[in-house]
Amino acid sequence: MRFDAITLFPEMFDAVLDSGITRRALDRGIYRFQAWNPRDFTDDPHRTVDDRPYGGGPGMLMQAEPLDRVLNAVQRDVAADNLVSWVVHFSPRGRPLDHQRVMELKDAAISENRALVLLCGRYEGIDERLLQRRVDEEISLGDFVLSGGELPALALMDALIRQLPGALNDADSAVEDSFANGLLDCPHYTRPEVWQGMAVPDVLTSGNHAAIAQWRLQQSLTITAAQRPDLLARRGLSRQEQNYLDSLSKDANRE
Ligand code: 9WO
Repeated sequence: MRFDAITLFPEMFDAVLDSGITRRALDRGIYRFQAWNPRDFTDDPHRTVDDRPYGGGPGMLMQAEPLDRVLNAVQRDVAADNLVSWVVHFSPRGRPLDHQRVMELKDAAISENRALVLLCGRYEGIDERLLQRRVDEEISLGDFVLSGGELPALALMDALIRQLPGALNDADSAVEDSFANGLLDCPHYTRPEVWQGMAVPDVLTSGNHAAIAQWRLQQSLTITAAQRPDLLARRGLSRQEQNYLDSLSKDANRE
C-alpha cells in the first residue's frame, strides 16, 4: 500500500517510519511512504504558504495554491504507479474514525488501487475552496483541537498498516481478536504472581483454558457495559452474554 503525506513537518512521520511494527512492515515492503512539503511548491523567496483570513480574525490560513500544486505533483507520481489518489483531510468536523472504517479504507485501497493522500492542515486551517475541490473524505479522531493534522494522519497510518497482510506476526495477531469481537479488552497480568500484595486472579494460573477463555469474555463484557454501553448496543449480546450481565446487576442490587 502507498501513503503520501502533505505536511509542513515531514519529520513528524519518522515516528511511524522508525519504530515498532510499522517500521518492520516498511522493511518488509508492505507499504511505501512519501512526504511532500507545500513550501517546495511556492515561487517567492520567503516560500510563503499562509495568509490572513478574509473577514478578519486571529491567526493565519494555508493558501489554496501551494496545496493545489503539491496535490498535482502527488497525483502525477501516484498515476505513474498505476494508482489513484484518495485524499483525506483531518478535522474535528470529519467523520469519527473507528475500527470498521479503518478496515474499509484498507480494503478499498487494495481493491481500488488507491494511494492514501494525507492532507495535514496547520495554522487555523485551510482555504475552504481547496478542501471543496480536492478532498475526498474528512476524518476526525474526536472532539478536540490539535495544532495540526499530522498526529491524526500518523494514527490512521498506524491503525491501517497493522491490518495489512503480513504486518503482524502470529504473536501480535491474537491481540487483534479483542477489538474484532466488538468488546473492550480484558485485563492482563504478567510476572510476578504477587506484586505489592496484589495477586493475579486464580483462574489465570489454573491451567483451565476453557475457564480462562470464559473469564476473559466475562471481564470484557463487564468493562464494556460499564465504560462503553454504546459499543454493546451496536454489537448485540448472545443469550448467554445477556444472562451473565443480568446476573451481575442482580449481584450489585443485593449489596
Ligand atoms: C479546527 C477546528 C476547531 C473547531 C471546529 C472545527 C475545526 N476545524 C479545525 C481544523 O480543520 N484545523 C486544521 C487542522 C488546522 C489546525 C490544526 N488542525 C487540526 C486537526 N486540529 N485538530 C485536528 C483534528 C483532526 C482530527 N481529529 C481531531 C482533531
